[in-house]
Order: sequence, then structure tokens, then C-alpha cells
Amino acid sequence: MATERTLSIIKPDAVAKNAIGDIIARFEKAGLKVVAAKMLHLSEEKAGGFYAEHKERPFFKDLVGFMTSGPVVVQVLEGDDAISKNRELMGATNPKEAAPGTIRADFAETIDANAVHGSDSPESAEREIAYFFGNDEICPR
Ligand code: RTP
Ligand code: MG
Repeated sequence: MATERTLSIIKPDAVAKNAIGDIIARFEKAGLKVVAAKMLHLSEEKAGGFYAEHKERPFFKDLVGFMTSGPVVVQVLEGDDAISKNRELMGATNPKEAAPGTIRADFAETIDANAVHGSDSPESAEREIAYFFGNDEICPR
């Protein structure tokens, strides 16, 4: 197993529900370590740039509107197979299809307000981590 880093975002709906601690506890219990973290209220420009791959999709405007609707907590998680492990913990994009016990099954309401983001590949993780954090903001452990 390779040690990897992945970008995780606790989205505005989960922050509004006071679920930051519950969600981070799931990462830590699964063996992922938080090596960087910050709370931010994203601008339209920052949220749109983050989801640029979806720019032409019909849900893009709603996605940016949702991601800028309140503060988010952005973190870098490190551990064995961190990218796929985080995606497993998150569950399916649509919470109605998310496996029982996953973060989205337990905290998310809709496909738009779905509690968390996680990088989907090593290439995405590298881009997304650099999008939010400088090297001096990441603390290897
Ligand atoms: P994320 O990027 O946020 O971790 O979610 P994901 O990989 O599971 O899903 P992705 O395909 O990357 O979509 C990004 C976000 O766009 C919203 N979405 N809405 N209405 C729709 O059909 C639809 N499809 C995607 C979701 O909020 C998703 O998290
Ligand atoms: Mg995605």
C-alpha cells in the first residue's frame, strides 16, 4: 500500500450541522491523518476554479452557489491508500445511493448538499492540494 495524500472538504451543509468533529473523527478512526486544515468561506471564483472540470455541466451554477453558501473546512489527509480510503468513507455522490455507515449516508441530504468532497485520483489530489495549500502549510507527521 502506498502512502498518499488527498484533499478533503467538509461542505457548507455539514459545517452548518455542526458535524465537523464527527466527520474528522471518521477519518482519524480509519487511520487517515490530518496534515493540513483551514476554514474558509469560498468566493465564486475560488469555488468555480476548484470545480472547473464541471464548468459545462448543467449543475455547475448550483454547485458553485452551494459551495459559496457558507464556510467550509478544507484539509489534507495522509495515509495508506488515502485517496480511495477517503472515497469509501464518503460514500456515493448521491446520498440516496450511499452505503449505510458512510459519511454521505449519515450526514448528507441531497446530491447537491452532500457533506464532503474527496479527490478522485492522484492527479486530482495533487492539483487540489496545491489549489488550497502552500508547502509551508502542510505538516508531515
Ligand atoms: P465531489 O467532487 O464534490 O467530491 O463529488 P463527487 O466526486 O462524488 O462527484 P462529481 O461527479 O465530482 O460532482 C461534483 C459535485 O457536483 C454535484 N453534482 N450534481 N445534479 C447532478 O447530477 C450532480 N452531479 C454532481 C455534487 O454535489 C457533486 O458532489
Ligand atoms: Mg468529484
